[in-house]
Amino acid sequence: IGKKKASKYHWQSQNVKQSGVDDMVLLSKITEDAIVENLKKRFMDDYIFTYIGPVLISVNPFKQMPYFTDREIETKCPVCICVHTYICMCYACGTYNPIGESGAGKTVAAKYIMGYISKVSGGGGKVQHVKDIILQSNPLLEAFGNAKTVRNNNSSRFGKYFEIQFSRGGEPDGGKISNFLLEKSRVVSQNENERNFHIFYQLIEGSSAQQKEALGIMTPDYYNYLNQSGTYKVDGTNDSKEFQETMEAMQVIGIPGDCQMQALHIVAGILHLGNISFIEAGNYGQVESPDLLAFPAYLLGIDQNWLQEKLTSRKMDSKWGGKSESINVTLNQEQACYTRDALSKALYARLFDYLVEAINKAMQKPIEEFSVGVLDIYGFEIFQRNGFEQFCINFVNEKLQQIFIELTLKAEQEEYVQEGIKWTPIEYFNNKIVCDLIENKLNPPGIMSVLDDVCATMHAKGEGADGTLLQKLQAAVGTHDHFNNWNSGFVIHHYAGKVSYDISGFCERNRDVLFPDLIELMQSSEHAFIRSLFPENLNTDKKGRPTTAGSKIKRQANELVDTLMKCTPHYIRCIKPNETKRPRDWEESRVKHQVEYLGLKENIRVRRAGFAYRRVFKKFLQRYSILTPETYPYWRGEEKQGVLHLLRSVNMDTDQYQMGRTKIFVKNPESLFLLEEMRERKFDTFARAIQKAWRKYI
Ligand code: AD9
Ligand code: MG
Repeated sequence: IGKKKASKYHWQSQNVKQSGVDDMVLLSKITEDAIVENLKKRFMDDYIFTYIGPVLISVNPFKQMPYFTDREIETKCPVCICVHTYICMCYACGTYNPIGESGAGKTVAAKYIMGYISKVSGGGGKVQHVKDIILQSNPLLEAFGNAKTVRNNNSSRFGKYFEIQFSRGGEPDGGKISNFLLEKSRVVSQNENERNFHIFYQLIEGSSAQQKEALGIMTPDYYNYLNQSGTYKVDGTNDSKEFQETMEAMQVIGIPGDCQMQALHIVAGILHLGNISFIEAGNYGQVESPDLLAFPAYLLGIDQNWLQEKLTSRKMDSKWGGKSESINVTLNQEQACYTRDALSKALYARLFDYLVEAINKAMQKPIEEFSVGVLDIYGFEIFQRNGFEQFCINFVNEKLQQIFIELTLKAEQEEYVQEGIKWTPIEYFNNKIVCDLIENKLNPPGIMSVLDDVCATMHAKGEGADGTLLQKLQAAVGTHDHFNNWNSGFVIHHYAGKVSYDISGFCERNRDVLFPDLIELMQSSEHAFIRSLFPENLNTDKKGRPTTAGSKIKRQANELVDTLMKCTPHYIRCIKPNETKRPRDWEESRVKHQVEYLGLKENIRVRRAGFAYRRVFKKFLQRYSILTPETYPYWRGEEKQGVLHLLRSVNMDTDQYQMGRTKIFVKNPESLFLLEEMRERKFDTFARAIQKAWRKYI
């Protein structure tokens, strides 16, 4: 993709009809009200995209916009321009991070970026194959990883970081997905007006008569895992059609036919597992209708009696007279239900990981050089009841906000000070304090640390653990400014608002153990595919403190932060204008709240006074040395003077740049595009001269 095109796209974006200001750096008054007013004006005129310098603000229109037709891609779509400019300008590693609350439009924005990259780059052979996979990974992962929630009909219930790798010629020829914490508790229970993951309904609606018979598919109300929430359909979603798309995606990705079939066996198997219920018989849990064991056992390729045994009893190590012995303990009704649900969740989560792995294998590339990463995670969530999942989701959002602050507000200002650039500091709320409250290891230990300690010492049944946790939290962080206790949980003052978490289930969900009995059971499956999902070696994998769900998400979030910090991150900040999901509905106070917590005002202030581009003198000189005879092939004096000489010779306005101690700072990207164009013209002239000389010579 040539650089000239980049500037052309940029200029065209300036020429589209104006509504309000398209870059809020140009606002005459920088207040939250003025920002909301500008966004509203543009939203009502169908302009959903607005810039703050390189940060793109996207307001969810809740209707199809004509932004991504071929013609629009050619001309004015801001997401396109922003991606395009980036790909043209940087030969390194960059990321796009849509950020915003649930239902704000992050996933849609992420798909636009992926679609755009695939549309504008060259094709054929391996490249076309990789592009197909990039595009097809969406319907597949959404089928298994998205669900209807009260806030979003297609809510992402997992996080993903999609790295698209490029060849030296700028074509996508590889990729890698990292996935984060699938909300697997949804497999076994959902709140009112929500649904389980889409794939369950897709399978029921879209499978052929033959498949239905083979998998024992009934109507959704027949299954306990689907009938608790009372919601089966989603407006505007055709589950049957989407099932065909999911299957087609599996095909394109190259998942073998028998594995596809096995995946469906697991989905149906989980539904049937959910229908096994238990009654209490003299303190023991007993399978209520043993005839309901046969079908899930058949689908999962395991022995029906063994399934029954493993759901109602568990092997435990006990010590007698110094000797360690394994004894079989019978479970009560509640524990049996818990065991059944643990098996269903594990099957589903492992199937999901398999799908991600399959996509990765299909896009694998031996050497990774240049990449653009797209991060799309679940947005900040506040429900009526918030549990352990919301706690993890909101923690990840908190971490992302932290990077935004670090890079856009903090580091930026620190650099100006360091370089001696004239600067009036801008105040902002740094949410590091909230991240620390959650993830600190010691002094004081953060919430996750306390949680892990309680889980490490909790009784196998886990009774009373949540209460202990609440007490220990009060002792550890009770006086923290961003923490409060309430009688059945705690409140965190997140950057995006206060959230009350209900403590019940925290310990059990954090501990997230899969008892060896269940692993053993699945390893006995007659289907190699199912066995491959449970590769643990039960004899050697027992040692040490088991990984908890909390520590896993903490590790993943920190790895993600490290990755993003190494790249050049670009942000798409998504705003949800209403809760009704209707077009043209604008709830002023909701938008204002988001504008506030996203820190848009501070962002504009820093940006307005700031500089779009900076480079150490030496690098700048190297890149543009060709522009003057004094600097070519190299400058023989002090570097800073060389840069000044260059800028004066190309007549750059003096208000466009400032010289720091070690770097040059340029205000607008346009000035840079100009330099790039001049440089390219010089190279062309050189090339022509050489060609001419060469022709003469031969
Ligand atoms: V969550 O955190 O995964 O629950 P997202 O990802 O922020 O959330 P999503 O992208 O799924 O939200 O958008 C929600 C819905 O809003 C979509 O299903 C569309 O119906 C609608 N939407 C969002 N962005 C656009 C857009 N640019 N154009 C049209 C949109 N509709
Ligand atoms: Mg999403």
